[in-house]
Amino acid sequence: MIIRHNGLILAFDVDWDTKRSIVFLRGIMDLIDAVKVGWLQLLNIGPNGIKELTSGINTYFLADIKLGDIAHINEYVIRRLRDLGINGVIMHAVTGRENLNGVAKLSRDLGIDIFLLISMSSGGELYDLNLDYNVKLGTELGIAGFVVPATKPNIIRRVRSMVGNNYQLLSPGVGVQGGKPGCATASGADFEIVGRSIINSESPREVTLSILSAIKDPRC
Ligand code: O7M
Repeated sequence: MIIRHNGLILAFDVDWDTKRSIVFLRGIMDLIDAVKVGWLQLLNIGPNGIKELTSGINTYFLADIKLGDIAHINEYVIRRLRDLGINGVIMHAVTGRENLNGVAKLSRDLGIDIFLLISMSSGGELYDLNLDYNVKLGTELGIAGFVVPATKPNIIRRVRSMVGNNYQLLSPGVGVQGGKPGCATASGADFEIVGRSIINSESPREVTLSILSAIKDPRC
């Protein structure tokens, strides 16, 4: 479970080296509840670099590789990510129950949270056609929560109404993709996930603070 102080997760989509990454993160760590890393880190600083980040910064690290393979590969990846200091992992729902059952149990045993992707901030029409099925699947698997798009507030509301308060809803698509800051949490998400609006800004701390004010006092 991600502890909610501010309601904001940084999508840390950068190809920077670990030194630059750590300096940047230290500048805004008090404002964000988790750091989402993924392919950009894997392909640039690699697993050892990710381990340096997770050792150097004291926060919740979410790995977003949108994992979606057969069971034994999924399970291998989860174990490796755990060794790198990762706390939560985003997985595709689309691979279905047989590929997710074992990994959900393994993750609980290892203390890793699984967040299931069940709708996408752009496209994702096959997901949206099967929304209720995938939400039900996630609740039966015993995962930590779901990824729901800030660009589709009706889906956030629908998923929240289905799962109650027992699951965390993480919402990407805020800022560059069109979601207005504060409106995904106002629709029922626990966290907004923001990347480029913060990372590419000249003053990331100020932008982050303005997103936090919108989360506290949404105008949607
Ligand atoms: O704020 P952005 O647009 O720069 O970044 C959005 C991040 O959220 C980026 O890291 C995407 O990989 C991720 N994301 C989406 O943008 N849309 C989705 O439907 C799902 C995700 C995702 O899984 O994030 C958890």
